[in-house]
Amino acid sequence: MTSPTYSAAHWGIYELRPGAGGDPQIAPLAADPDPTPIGLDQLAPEVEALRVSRPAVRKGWLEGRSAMGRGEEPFVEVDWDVALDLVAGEIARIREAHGNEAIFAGSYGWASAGRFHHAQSQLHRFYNCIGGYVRSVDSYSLGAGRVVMPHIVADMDSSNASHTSWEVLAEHCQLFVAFGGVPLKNAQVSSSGAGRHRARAGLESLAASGARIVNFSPMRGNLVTGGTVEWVPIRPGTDTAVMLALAHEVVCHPQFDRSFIDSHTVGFGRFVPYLLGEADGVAKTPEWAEEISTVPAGFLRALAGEMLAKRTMLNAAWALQRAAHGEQAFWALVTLAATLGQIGLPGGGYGIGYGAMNVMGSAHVRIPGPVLPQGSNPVTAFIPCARFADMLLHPGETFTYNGDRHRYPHIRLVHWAGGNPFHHHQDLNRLRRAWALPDTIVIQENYWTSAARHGDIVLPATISLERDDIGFATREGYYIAMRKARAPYGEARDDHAILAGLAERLGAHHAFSQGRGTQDWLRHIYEENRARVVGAGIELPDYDVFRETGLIDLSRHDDPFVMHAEFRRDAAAHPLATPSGRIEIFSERIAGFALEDCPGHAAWREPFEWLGGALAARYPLHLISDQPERRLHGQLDPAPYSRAGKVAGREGVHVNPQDAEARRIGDGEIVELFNDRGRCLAGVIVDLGLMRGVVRLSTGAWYDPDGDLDRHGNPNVLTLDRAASGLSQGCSAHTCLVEIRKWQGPLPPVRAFDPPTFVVAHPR
Ligand SMILES: Nc1nc2c(c(=O)[nH]1)N[C@H]1C(S)=C(S)[C@@H](COP(=O)(O)OP(=O)(O)OC[C@H]3O[C@@H](n4cnc5c(=O)[nH]c(N)nc54)[C@H](O)[C@@H]3O)O[C@H]1N2
Ligand SMILES: Nc1nc2c(c(=O)[nH]1)N[C@H]1C(S)=C(S)[C@@H](COP(=O)(O)OP(=O)(O)OC[C@H]3O[C@@H](n4cnc5c(=O)[nH]c(N)nc54)[C@H](O)[C@@H]3O)O[C@H]1N2
Ligand SMILES: [Mo]
Repeated sequence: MTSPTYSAAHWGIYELRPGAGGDPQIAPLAADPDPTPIGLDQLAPEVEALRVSRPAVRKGWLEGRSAMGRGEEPFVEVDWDVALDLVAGEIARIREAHGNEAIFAGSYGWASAGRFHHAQSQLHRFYNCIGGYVRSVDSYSLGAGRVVMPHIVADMDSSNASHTSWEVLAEHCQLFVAFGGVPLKNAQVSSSGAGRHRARAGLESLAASGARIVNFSPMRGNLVTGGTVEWVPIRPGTDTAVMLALAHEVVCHPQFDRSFIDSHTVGFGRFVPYLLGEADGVAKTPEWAEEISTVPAGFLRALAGEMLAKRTMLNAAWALQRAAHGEQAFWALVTLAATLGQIGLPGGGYGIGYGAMNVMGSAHVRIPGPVLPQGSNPVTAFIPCARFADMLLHPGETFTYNGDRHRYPHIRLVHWAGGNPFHHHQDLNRLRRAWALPDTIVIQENYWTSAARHGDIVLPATISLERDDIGFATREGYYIAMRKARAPYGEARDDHAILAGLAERLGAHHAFSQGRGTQDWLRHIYEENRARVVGAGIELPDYDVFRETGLIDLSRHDDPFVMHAEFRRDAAAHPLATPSGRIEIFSERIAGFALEDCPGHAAWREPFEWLGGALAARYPLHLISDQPERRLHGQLDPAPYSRAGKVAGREGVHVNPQDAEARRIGDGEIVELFNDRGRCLAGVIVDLGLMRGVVRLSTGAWYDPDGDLDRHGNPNVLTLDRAASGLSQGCSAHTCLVEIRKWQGPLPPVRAFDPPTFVVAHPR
């Protein structure tokens, strides 16, 4: 066999060999023990059929700059020069009239792997060269977690990269207690590129070691080890109550030893009165938690005792904080782990998101990778990313964030590259009302996604397989010389080239490019990184050898890791980056923010919507809109692999047999999910692995609106667009009640994968 070239994607590293018709054959990396099929479909004809091939402008915008008709009107294809002149002209007009604070280029999204052609980095660099833009902070992934965790233990980036390795868990962990499982479907990816997929083997070796494995979860299937897993159904949104009850039992147990609390934490004394009920008259006992969560009190009591007796690792899925008061679940987890006193011991302590991505539990060396310098942004206005619709709907209004008060800017121009708000945002009917407000919306996309269809000016971007790049992701163990493997589709251009064209029109070409072409940039950011990692004892070959080699395997530097081991050994010499240098069971700083929805210690707060609340009488099913197994968000939804998971062409909704029976719906039938915010169709999958009262409709079916109805099965027409709390303003997608019923009328066809209509323009 010929030796391959390589490409990196969020799903893994792929080996490319010459194929038919100028396209490469794509195969998984031979060294990957558990590759995912997702990326093999990147060039499938069904996917290619949706490429944006030429720049396109919405008819009403082209003819009269009209903001009306987004998402409904046809497009007019234009030449690149026309499109770039239009965008540059609009940027210039808006800067002149309203300043750079009127431009939103926060542009949240995963884009594609590759350190140079990272769409957001390119976009931010471009705007920084012309006076700045309104940015977004945090992520939809970890909106609440990113804000709360630095106050109490560690920032999320360092936490993600320093989880105790799978090898150590298999050797030392005796009891693994998960909240929300360790979903192998999610561990298929790592942002910027997964390397060897290791989570499955990690779980298998943990099970083989004889560890007891317990999973608190509304569904069974998110923790599979090949051995025994005890599934404990829990009402969604109530994990904090269960964690508090476990902490209550630990603290009241005769074996409780508070030496770790005394030496490595602060604020225990201010938390205990709440835990014991001295502060509010409600002791956080297992009986109290059973009432809230439906988990039997006796089970919790016994488990708490066993946690004290065994080397115990606790794990929380990120989903727990993508919810109302999401901060509390992470804080309660760390608090519970602190009461057990095993943080920093091999196989003990806590994890935040084993399974959420491939990186968690990696033993590969932790070094920084190559980056495109983004410059600095003179505009100070920003939003927490999930407040996007709020910002458009409420310009000038204030919001709180991490203890400060800020004001929403008034946005006239939205420019997106590498993300899909019509995938990621909640309450899409509300988003559409907000989306109608700006003067102009520019979208750089590979495909005719719902975001592209809702744009005014759509600029076709190349995909990773059409450009040279450098692949690298934290602790994934490889540098990859990504090799251009085919010509660009249609007239697609690299995001860098698109923005260079705009920079030129705005007199910022040199500032943007610094006189470098793409190849010069690749060499530059690689060599800069090569010099930087020498300090970590990593010797990389020079750029030319790197490109020739294709793949640099760092696994000989592997070093199994124990999270917080140094801090445990000597807290004075290795303090945490919290205000006290210790774990903050009570945070003076957060308490000082005086927020009712986020007090100074982990606390149970009723979610906005939940099965224990009043709204459940009208909408008695909790909707879990989790990450999809067969794609990454909306990416590659048109692919055969994703479509094979659908039910009669629509996304599958998992329903417990009793809930299905009560509504007289069966496998394969089309139902309507609805609440006060919207409606969507989906195909029923009756599923014994789901607790009663919970339905599961994964995200990522391309949004296909017909009025307030989505025809394809996108859960974000149903989810709530409300901040997790006034601390973080994080996304709370997992807090959502719905009802379902059999669809009675004629079935509207799914149009999500039909390309838009193109017409010829009639300029006035
Ligand atoms: N209900 C609900 N909603 C959720 C979640 C949930 O759990 N429940 N999860 C949330 C989370 S955690 C996340 S991270 C978000 C994900 O939301 P997004 O990251 O916005 O979703 P993607 O579909 O990955 O969008 C990336 C887009 O970038 C495009 N793209 C890829 N490569 C390039 C490139 O090189 N150039 C350009 N110009 N474009 C490119 C792709 O075609 C794709 O359309 O969704 C959030 N939404
Ligand atoms: N294949 C694939 N993998 C992905 C992604 C993808 O789109 N596709 N997206 C990636 C991204 S951007 C992110 S941020 C991560 C996200 O990782 P997570 O946020 O962990 O992912 P989810 O799939 O939303 O949820 C994980 C599990 O939590 C459970 N769960 C939901 N609500 C509750 C609850 O209240 N209590 C308990 N105990 N369990 C609950 C769900 O049943 C689900 O199985 O995944 C990444 N991995
Ligand atoms: Mo995410």
